[in-house]
Amino acid sequence: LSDVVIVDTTLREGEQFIHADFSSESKLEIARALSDFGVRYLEVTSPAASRRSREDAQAIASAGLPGTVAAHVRCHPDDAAIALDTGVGALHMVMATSPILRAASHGKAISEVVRMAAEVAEFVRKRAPDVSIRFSSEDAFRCPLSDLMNVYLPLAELKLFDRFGIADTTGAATPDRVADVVGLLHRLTAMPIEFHGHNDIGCAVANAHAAVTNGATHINTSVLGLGERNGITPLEGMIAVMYAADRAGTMARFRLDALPGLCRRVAELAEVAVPFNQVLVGETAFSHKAGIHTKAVYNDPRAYEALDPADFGLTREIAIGHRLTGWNAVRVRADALGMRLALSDLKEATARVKHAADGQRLTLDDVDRILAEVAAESTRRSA
Ligand code: HCA
Ligand code: CU
Repeated sequence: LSDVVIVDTTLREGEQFIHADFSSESKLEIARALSDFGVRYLEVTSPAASRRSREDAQAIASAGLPGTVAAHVRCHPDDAAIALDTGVGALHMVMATSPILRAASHGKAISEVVRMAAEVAEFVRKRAPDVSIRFSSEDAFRCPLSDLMNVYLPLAELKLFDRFGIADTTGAATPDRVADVVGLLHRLTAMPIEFHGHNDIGCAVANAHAAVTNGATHINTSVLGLGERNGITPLEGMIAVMYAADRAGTMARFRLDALPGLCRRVAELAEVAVPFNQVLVGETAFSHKAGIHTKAVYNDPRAYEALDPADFGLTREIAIGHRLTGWNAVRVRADALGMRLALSDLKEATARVKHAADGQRLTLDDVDRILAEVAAESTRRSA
């Protein structure tokens, strides 16, 4: 799992996020930050989209980044030609295959999809033999399997493509279906496969995982999952999956401690907040509250943590001042304050914290004050 290639599309799908309006400088900054983190494959918006899209693609392609910059393009020779002129190292062709999108978007039959994809690929191969070519079907998971295979199998025969993509464009596929379809594509074509999954029903990370365990070699991500609607597989979600499966392998490939900063910066540039419960980088991703949890976490954080925050340059938070607290957590606080309290005093302080917290929200100062009170009473008693 940890050797899957991350193809980050923050600079293409992410630009399609409703609030994103990245400046040229911001795009370069994001490209550099992704590269510093360890991403070696970046996808950018079609250079045919606008004049600035073309200039930005050119600037990113010539920025000396380690790895490949790919331009997303429609299956059109003109778009491909414009993209090639920017100096990108790869073209990511895309065309809709499902009946509903074929009708609503390009109106072409399956045989036409094959013909157009082949024509563009031949054109690119002739003009730029070293540029790698990926073909992807948009809305593949709402497409009858026979149609889908009637696109991929003839294209595979042509030996023009370096990789196939497959997109869950409406984000409604479930992991079992992704496993089936990607598995079939993998077995029938023996091609490297890239999965692109939207998150409309919340399965984008699980679907990416299912794709990889069924033969996908490449996963499309964007920072924070930025993309159309509620987005796609988030980079940090995919990294968490890889890390959970293979910590050492993932740490060897990525500068994990750069991930929170990368996410914060991209959130800032996209003018959104990092969601509080985002995998890995959300504000509460390493917060512990209930007494049963905090006790075990003090003994061994792995008790309630699948991911070690320290590996990502993060720290855990253990909440003490609430009605679910436990005396172990209160003891740790007392220790931190240099107080030596007897067990009975600790239990008394804990009872008072719970009682006070039933009435109002407490701060750590409130907890400290209760501890000081109990300590003072205890000293008076023994004097
Ligand atoms: C879109 C296109 C796409 C393409 C994915 C791909 C999708 O709808 O904007 O290139 O594989 O989700 O189908 O992002
Ligand atoms: Cu998409």
